Amino acid sequence: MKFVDEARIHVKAGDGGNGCVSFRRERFIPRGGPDGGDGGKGGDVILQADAQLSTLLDFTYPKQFRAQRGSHGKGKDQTGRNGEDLILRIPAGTLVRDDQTEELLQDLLLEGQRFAVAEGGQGGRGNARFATSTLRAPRRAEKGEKGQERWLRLELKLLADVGLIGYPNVGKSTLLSKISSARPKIADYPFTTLVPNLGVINREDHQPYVIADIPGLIEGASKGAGIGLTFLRHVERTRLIIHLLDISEGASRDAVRDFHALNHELKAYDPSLQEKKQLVVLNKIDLPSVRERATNIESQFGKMGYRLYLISGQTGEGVEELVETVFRQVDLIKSNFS
Ligand SMILES: Nc1nc2c(ncn2[C@@H]2O[C@H](COP(=O)(O)OP(=O)(O)OP(=O)(O)O)[C@@H](O)[C@H]2O)c(=O)[nH]1
Ligand SMILES: [Mg+2]
Repeated sequence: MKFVDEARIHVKAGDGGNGCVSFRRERFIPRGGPDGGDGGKGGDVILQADAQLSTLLDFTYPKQFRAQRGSHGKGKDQTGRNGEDLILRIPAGTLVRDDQTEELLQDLLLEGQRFAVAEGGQGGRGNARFATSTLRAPRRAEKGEKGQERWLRLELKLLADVGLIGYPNVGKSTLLSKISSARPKIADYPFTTLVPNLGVINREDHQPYVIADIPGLIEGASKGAGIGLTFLRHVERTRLIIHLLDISEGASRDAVRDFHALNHELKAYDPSLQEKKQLVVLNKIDLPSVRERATNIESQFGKMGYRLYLISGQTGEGVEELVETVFRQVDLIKSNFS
């Protein structure tokens, strides 16, 4: 499925139906009174959060969404039918903004949560409503109200519990495929993954957690370098970050420097991101050249107050322990916030 996390759409609610001008015509009643019915109300446009969806792809084309108009009133006091509401399903976690004012209208977080973005017009009153004791035969009826319309901007922020970050090629997708049912593309070159991948980590007796592989983070990402900038927003809603490091390229690669450099990007994007708990993980420990340097790197992180997890996403070494820690930490963070 293609991943799209932003969309601009136009919504128009249904117009109200017009009221009707009509007079009763029946045998033996020579001058029947007014019997023009009211118009029906136009349908609303409603957004509804759906936790099964994870892309705004359906809103890239078409961009225009209209609810049904109300029917016009008819003679014999018949009220027009109300227009049907148009319900648009959007992924849970979508921010809804007014495109012009940029005002945040709603943050649709919960499954099934609804928000009316454009209200249908009221139906106009038929001439039957205008009859009075002095005006027995009104020839007046109202037109239906116009339905509201507006441009909206939809912005999806993935609702993942855990974010997986690290430079390109460090093995994020490999780890994701090891610990979840996701099957992302894996290859020996940077920028293999072009959009965030979601996976679900399951353990017996525990609710599943969603993990997002956030690709494209490099130095300067927060200022637009590479493809990572738009994905940084998906880090915002995670509760825990797995920060993956890789020194397999050789001595030129400095894990501590890499760690600081990416954290700098997170901070530059949004200072509150640095408060998120991170698990620091050295990957590719199956390679002798990596293992040789691991103890030294471990002690460097130790001095900074971080425990360093040593894993191989490929062979699975250390992965189960990491997953256990992830569950423990997310549980802890959740219980502190709820
Ligand atoms: N030896 C070894 N190689 C690994 C390990 N994990 C990943 N690799 C290899 O490293 C390369 C990159 O792996 P990916 O999982 O695609 O890395 P990524 O971080 O998702 O990369 P991008 O999507 O490009 O950002 C692939 O050739 C993997 O086979 C590991 O634990 N040990
Ligand atoms: Mg990848």
